[in-house]
Amino acid sequence: MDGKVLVFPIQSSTAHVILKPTIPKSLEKLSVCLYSYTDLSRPYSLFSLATPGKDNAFLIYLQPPNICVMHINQEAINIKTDPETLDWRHLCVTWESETGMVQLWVNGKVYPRKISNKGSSIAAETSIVLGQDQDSFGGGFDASQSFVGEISDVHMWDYVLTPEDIQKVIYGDLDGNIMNWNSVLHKKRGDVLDQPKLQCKSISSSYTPCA
Ligand SMILES: [Ca+2]
Repeated sequence: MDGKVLVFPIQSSTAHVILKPTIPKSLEKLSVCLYSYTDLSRPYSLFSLATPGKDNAFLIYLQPPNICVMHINQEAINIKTDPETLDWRHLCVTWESETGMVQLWVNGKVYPRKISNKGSSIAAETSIVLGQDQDSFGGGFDASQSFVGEISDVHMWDYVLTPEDIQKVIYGDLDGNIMNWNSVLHKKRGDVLDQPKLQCKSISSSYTPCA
């Protein structure tokens, strides 16, 4: 998928992409980053990771214009952000079990940190879906929560990214160690296409790492 974007052109309860990373053990730390571009004004699922018995094991769910609902092992927390704009948006979520700390980064800006599910872990047996919210392991889709738009550069790490790492990810200089967009096995289902990226725009951020 190197240089490609996934295009979800219409609302449906069927269009989705299954990502098949190799996750050898349960996760007590996790970072997920991706780029998205959408004109949706209703809520939508951006990244849905289910484990057996937990449909929202790691779910990034957005409520435009300015709420990210982050679900970890079935617990939902709201993180308020700046309003979405009609542009490519880079988003990272990190979580670590030891403290429960959740970090949300949008376009290189970190929002006030929250905690969720201190002491728990995310099972290694995962079902990862783009384009839909899973309400069961690998299924249970609802068109009204589907993603319509474009997604690219989805990466996962089994550690918490540092501020310096986030900057590298934004510029494509750091790939996921447990899921790399350039090599991940994936299956497309329904109305979804992989297409070349038509425009690239560097994010000019006034935020830089503190170190
Ligand atoms: Ca769900």
